[in-house]
Amino acid sequence: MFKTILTASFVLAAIAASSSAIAAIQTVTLDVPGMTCSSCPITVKKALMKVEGVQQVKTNFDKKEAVVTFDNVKTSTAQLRNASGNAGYPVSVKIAQ
Ligand SMILES: [Cu+2]
Repeated sequence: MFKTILTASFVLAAIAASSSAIAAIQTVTLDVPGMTCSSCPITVKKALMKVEGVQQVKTNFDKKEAVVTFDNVKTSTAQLRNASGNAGYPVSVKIAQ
């Protein structure tokens, strides 16, 4: 009985440890002050979607921001900043989750 509890808690701990290593999906909100017309968000989105590991980009022209969901094993906020910056839209990280 005691051994079973020990085993169960060990398994739970192992699952918790491994999921934190695998759970690499991250969402970041980027400030894109350079978006000045309604076609800018399209350019920004295209540039960000090209980055390997990016899963979703939601641009908001009114807020001048882009919310990017990405695999943080394959890419990083630094690479996202580079991609947008190279497309002519320098960004800063607003909220990292
Ligand atoms: Cu524009």
